[in-house]
Amino acid sequence: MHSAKHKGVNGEMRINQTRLMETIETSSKIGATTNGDLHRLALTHEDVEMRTQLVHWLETAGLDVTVDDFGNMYGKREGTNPELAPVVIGSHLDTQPYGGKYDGVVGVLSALEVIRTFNDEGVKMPRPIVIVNFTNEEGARFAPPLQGSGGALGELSKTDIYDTEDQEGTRFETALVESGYQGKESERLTGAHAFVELHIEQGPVLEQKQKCIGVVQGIQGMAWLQVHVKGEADHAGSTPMSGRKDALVASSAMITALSRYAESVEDLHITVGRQHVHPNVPNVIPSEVTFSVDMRHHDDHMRTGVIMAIRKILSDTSKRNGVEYTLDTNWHGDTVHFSEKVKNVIAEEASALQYDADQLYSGASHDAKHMSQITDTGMIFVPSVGGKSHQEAEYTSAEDIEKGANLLLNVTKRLAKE
Ligand code: HGY
Ligand code: MN
Ligand code: MN
Ligand code: MN
Repeated sequence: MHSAKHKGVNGEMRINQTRLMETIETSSKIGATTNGDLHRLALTHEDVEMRTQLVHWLETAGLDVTVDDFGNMYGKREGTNPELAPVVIGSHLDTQPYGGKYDGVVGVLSALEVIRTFNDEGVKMPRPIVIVNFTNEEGARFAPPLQGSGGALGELSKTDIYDTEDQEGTRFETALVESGYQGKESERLTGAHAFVELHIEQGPVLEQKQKCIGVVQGIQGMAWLQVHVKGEADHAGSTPMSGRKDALVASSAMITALSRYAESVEDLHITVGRQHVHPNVPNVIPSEVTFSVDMRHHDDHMRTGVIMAIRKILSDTSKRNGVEYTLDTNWHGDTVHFSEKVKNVIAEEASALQYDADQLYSGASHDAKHMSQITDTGMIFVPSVGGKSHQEAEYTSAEDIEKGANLLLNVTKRLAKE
């Protein structure tokens, strides 16, 4: 295995890009689909295969591996001062359906590369360092998103989380037990000196500004709503068009109106990604439709107003179409602003490495949102080519990943010596 020490121009410690990219490539094969993307939903057998591979890598790197009662995985490297609070680095390894190879993966495997580099150098830090892989960050199979970090860090109640079901009706707790990764509550992270998450930007800003590093200022708030539309089933062939109570025609009008509204409000994002039609057959007028609404905006007060505006749109459209509707807020998270201290360390270490950095807020949500409730937290972004993410075209160059990992190395080293 690689033992060559990689050095900066003045002999400073650097990560081993070849080793890191080979590790990422190995992860890309786990849950790979025929058209080159990843299908590794939380707690599926692909996720379990990835977790087992991660345990092997962590143990080979000499880390002590533990798992908590939400399946969050931790790899701990002791410090010379074991009673000091750890520096935590990591992200998530679950993906969206047909997702990209880098979302979450870059954060976990660059954290592993940081430890491997410390091992190559034979250096011990005063503080322990913990690598984390959070369960179900994506919220693709089980809601809510950021489920593992939300549960373990006390934001969400265990009952609410354990009782969520996937589209096939499998409960989260059942999948967790069957995965073999239901650990102990006592293994949850109770505190940290700092948390740093390296992640792809998943948007176009860094590429447009030609910057290789993002010093993330925080994460915009978001809400997951659910709309249920109730009309009346009837025969497709014998029911006149006028007077139908067609739940699908009504919800289609609602979805279009919501999108038009979002276009008219600056920085507002509304996405309808999931829809269920009942009875979902060609010759019955749909009687019921349920659809998801992912709504995001950085202003917390604004989001409250947006929900009222959404309700008005649904009410007007339902009246015009002779249907009823309900609107539920299933999950919401306020905007978080990251720690000045960690942001400054990231910015200073980026300039020391002469990496061109920019400041930005994150449009996507991350486990760092929940970690910022318990410790000084920051994020490092690396550019997404074309701003693409949550699909197979998601791509970040090896050079940019190397820079992100080198920055994570230096930030971790500095925080672990505090
Ligand atoms: O939805 C999100 O922002 C994250 O990528 N799960
Ligand atoms: Mn992610
Ligand atoms: Mn994602
Ligand atoms: Mn995330």
